[in-house]
Amino acid sequence: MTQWFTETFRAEFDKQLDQLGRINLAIFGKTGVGKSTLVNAIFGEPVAATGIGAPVTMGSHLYLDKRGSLGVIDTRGLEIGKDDAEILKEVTKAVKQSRGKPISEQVHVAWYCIRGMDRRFEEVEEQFIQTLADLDIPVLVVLTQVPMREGAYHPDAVELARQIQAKNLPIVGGRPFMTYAMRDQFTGQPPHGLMDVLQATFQVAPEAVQGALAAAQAIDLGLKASQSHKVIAAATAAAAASAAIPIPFSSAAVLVPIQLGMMARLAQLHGMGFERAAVLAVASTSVATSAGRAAAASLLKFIPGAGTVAGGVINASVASGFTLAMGEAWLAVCQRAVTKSLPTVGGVLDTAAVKELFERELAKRLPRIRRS
Ligand SMILES: Nc1nc2c(ncn2[C@@H]2O[C@H](COP(=O)(O)OP(=O)(O)OP(=O)(O)O)[C@@H](O)[C@H]2O)c(=O)[nH]1
Ligand SMILES: [Mg+2]
Repeated sequence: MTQWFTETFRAEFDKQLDQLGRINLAIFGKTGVGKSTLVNAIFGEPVAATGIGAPVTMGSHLYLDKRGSLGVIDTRGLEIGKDDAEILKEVTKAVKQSRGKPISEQVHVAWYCIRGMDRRFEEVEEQFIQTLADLDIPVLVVLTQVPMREGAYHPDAVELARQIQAKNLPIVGGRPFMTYAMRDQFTGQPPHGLMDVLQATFQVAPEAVQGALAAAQAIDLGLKASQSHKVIAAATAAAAASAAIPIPFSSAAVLVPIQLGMMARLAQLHGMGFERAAVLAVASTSVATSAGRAAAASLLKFIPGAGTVAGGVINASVASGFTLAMGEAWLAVCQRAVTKSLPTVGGVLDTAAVKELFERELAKRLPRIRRS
């Protein structure tokens, strides 16, 4: 990979990652109810190699686990339902302290988990939820491990949910979410309810960290796509603005940071790190095979047929049309990456086939530009 590409893409990638930020989710509930199982089901198992490291202490029993654009806050060494007063004191202090900090350092949403078959909702749990709500943290009550048969939840869980709902607590949706996070190997009970929890969380999360949530979660590709389309639309508008005064094709370099920034953000929304994104960007566009910065003044040069732009001048509509097409084509590559369905030969990425995929998607949106 040539140095100019690595440097430019790295800079844009880091900038986008910074803007993507982090959603911080506080997870409470008695030990063994299935908090970790739920988190792993929605966000994917933490991979040791990409793990950011040891949890950060937020209080003597409050920990923040950073997993890329997700932060999970939970308690250790204290028991919910027993040490609630102490936990709440720490949570209150941590939330108040984080108020003055950047949005990515704040606590955004809380999940209060109760085992669906527990049959009991205690007074202390109610106080716990109330205190979180008083701190202006949206609280979802999640019933975990709720068995389901022929479309109906287990009656005991339904009864527990009814009791909780009757208390008119300040909780998201006014009622608990019924979930089952992981298939039971013995009974065959499949997971359910995860998408509802994710979507409700997305709805109540501050807009500034919704992208981080879309990036972190692993179950809703539609959410990744809708966030990607926002990014593509913004880049398309920026490209149009930068070419409001038509620019010669040879100096279309102004579009490079816009287009690379867009590609970086889409890669992040699909859970890709820099190395992977760079390899795929190079495979898709051949952008880095060129020798020097001067030759690579524009990504468009690497788009087959782009050189035939009428009169060699890029105006607002050409700039936005190309950026939109690149965004959509790159999104297709990212989607294949996240679903692990990129073309390979002998287990190794088939770069020629990736390029073909990218160009095929590109050609759909640029009917007048002929493929090479
Ligand atoms: N099959 C199945 N097992 C579950 C589910 N949720 C939890 N479990 C099991 O219940 C046990 C406890 O789950 P955890 O996710 O570790 O519970 P936790 O709330 O994180 O517990 P602590 O970290 O100790 O507070 C594990 O053996 C899980 O495999 C589920 O949805 N389906
Ligand atoms: Mg756990």
